[in-house]
Amino acid sequence: MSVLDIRVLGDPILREDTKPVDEITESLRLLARNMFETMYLAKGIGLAAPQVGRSERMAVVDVEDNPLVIINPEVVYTEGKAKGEEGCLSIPDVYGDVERPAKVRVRAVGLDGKTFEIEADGLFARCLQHEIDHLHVKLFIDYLSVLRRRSALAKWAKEKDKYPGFIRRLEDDPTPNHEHPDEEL
Ligand code: K1U
Ligand code: ZN
Repeated sequence: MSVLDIRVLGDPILREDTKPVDEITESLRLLARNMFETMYLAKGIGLAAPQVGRSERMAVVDVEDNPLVIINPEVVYTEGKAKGEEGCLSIPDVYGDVERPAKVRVRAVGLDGKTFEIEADGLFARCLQHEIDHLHVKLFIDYLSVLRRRSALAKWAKEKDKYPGFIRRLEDDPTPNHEHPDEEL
């Protein structure tokens, strides 16, 4: 298995739509394994293919020790609204409160090629939506108000030089602890 480089805000791939997966190949399985390894090392709870420079419509999530691969995922039902703090492995050290549906039902294909549906609430629902957004060019900062987005981008402007070429190499990561910030956006 390998740890992959994470692409950070400014890399065009984060703003390019993904391609639906039409065949589960050994190379897709290897990508999923490498994405899990990368996500765990970065102390994340999710990771989408564009974040590692890939265009496959696939993401991995693990909330409370439930690893899940979602291929071609779609939100098929939502209920309620909930506000919660989000971060992004592609925008290190920037956080913000995002309002999203509180509960979701997601339909996806697994690595076994079978379609499944899963219901989620709480952090799991938030993470699934955050990852599905990544697969369709959307980032959590896009949901912030003009003022909070400006503040998030100002914070990022101070951080981004740590990532030459918009690449976050976990081996020499400047944010090893991923502590939550002392200031809220
Ligand atoms: O896709 C990503 O960038 C991963 C991202 C997912 C996510 C975090 C918080 C809310 C929704 C989605 C992260 O894992 S960032 C790491 C992080 O902030 C976090 C880690 C554990 C619990 C809560 C947040
Ligand atoms: Zn993210």
